Amino acid sequence: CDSCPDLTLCCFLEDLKRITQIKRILGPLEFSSRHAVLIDVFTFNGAGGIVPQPGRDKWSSNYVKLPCSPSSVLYSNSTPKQEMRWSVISKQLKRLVEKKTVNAEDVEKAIMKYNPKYRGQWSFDALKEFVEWAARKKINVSGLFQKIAALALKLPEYVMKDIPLLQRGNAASITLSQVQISCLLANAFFCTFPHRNTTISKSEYHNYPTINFSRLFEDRSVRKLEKLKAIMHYFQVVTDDKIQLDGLVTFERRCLPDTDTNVQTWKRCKEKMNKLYVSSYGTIEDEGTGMLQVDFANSWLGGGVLSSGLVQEEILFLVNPELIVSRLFTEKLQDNECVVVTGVQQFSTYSGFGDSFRWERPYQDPTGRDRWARRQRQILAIDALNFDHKWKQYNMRMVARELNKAYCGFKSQVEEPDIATGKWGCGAFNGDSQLKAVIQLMAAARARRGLAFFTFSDEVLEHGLKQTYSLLRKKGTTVGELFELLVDYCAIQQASGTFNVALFDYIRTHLPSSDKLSKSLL
Ligand code: AR6
Repeated sequence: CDSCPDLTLCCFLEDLKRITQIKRILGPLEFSSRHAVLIDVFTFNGAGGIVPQPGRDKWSSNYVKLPCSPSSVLYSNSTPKQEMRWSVISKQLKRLVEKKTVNAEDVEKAIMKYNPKYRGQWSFDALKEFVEWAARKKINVSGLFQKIAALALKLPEYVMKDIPLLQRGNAASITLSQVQISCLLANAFFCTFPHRNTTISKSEYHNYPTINFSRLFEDRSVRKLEKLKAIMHYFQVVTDDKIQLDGLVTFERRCLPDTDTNVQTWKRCKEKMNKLYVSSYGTIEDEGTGMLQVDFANSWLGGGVLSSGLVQEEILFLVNPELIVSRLFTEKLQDNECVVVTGVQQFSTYSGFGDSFRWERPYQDPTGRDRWARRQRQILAIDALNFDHKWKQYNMRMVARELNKAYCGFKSQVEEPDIATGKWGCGAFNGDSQLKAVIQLMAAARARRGLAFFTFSDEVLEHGLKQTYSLLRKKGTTVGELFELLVDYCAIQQASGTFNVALFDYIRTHLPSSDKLSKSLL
């Protein structure tokens, strides 16, 4: 009750549903016009294992342009004739495989042979620093470079079927094997993907994240070294003959229809607050394991993972490097879109955050698999708005955008686990953590799913959220009522000019008292 504010109606972590508790039985793996499967489903469903699906190369704007495509040609200034891109690449990579030892300079030379336009522009200083570190640790990097080159060379064998692009406005999925992902990432390491080195406007892939690793290799820094430790560890595992990668991963782009994003739908929403667990202890990926884990994403998935960014999303991509392949085919997310990834494997553990991030050690992932051989790990990428000025968020157009973005990710058609989240949009993107917490509560309530909220050591937020949530529950506040309250709150914030009215205080003092309150106290 109001006079005993410490009484919390929050649930325990054990009360929330994990993926392993889902009763829904997954049907056999099937492809459709909205679901591209890059492995042979008949062999897979018949327990024959994972083999690549044969197919034809499609060199078109709706598909990933692969470096091994017969249509991919290379123009060079030194020779007047054009050459097949893959023949130049494979010549270079085979040379590395056959060499006695391979150092960072050899890798650089090979890469620059088929990226001649960038000679003098790309630097490999960070890669060189990694090699120096590895030499001190007695790691055989030369052998590792050779194995990655050998893996990249397998592309025509491993990926035969065309990979559709997950384009904006199109809800669609791609399922591929961990081996296929490793091969695509080996190609990204050797910067083989055509048309992907520039993101200037009007370039073919300007609306896609970068995928070639060139920027990861440039500029020595502690950040780059730690990132490379994580990525190179991944390659060490996936190229190890003794380890069998036998799973699949699904990348699904979801889009919310206009009928769902309409403000009136929020105003009319009668759902009440669903289950909430809040803690300043724990992380989304550890304590929230088995729930739908929120990736505090960039609209270009992965954000700065291949350059210098190193906050929640980049760290997530570094310890689960299979996520990086999403950058190959996922167009920039629009306001009503999100991506759900099912099945990635965690390869590393880490400590720290930002500049203090450190790659710690290999991780043996114990996560079980579903019927499609996917790890029972679901990651939801939703990109919050990036507020250059904090005051801009106290505006119902922005609030509605964030509500819809969160709802797009939280909405489920079938039985799905509860959601593990936290201060989404409140670090690099400058959001107000109280406002964002309430927005996520509302989206989860509308989606009828429980939330585990990890405040990442923020005890003030933990306490305030517990109190506010308990009050909302006691008063039986609906999503629609809360929406109206936010309309008034934004108006007050704008009118104040100082934007320092705390939302939790505002809710406490302005929540209409209802007779439901007295009923709940009886
Ligand atoms: N579990 C729970 N909370 C966490 C965790 C974790 N593992 N890691 C961080 N936090 P931020 P944003 C808390 O800044 O503001 C990337 O570059 C921590 O308090 O990563 O949405 C993306 O690519 C942190 O301050 O998310 C985007 O470009 C807060 O969550 C951009 O950052 C917010 O984390 C997104 O920025």
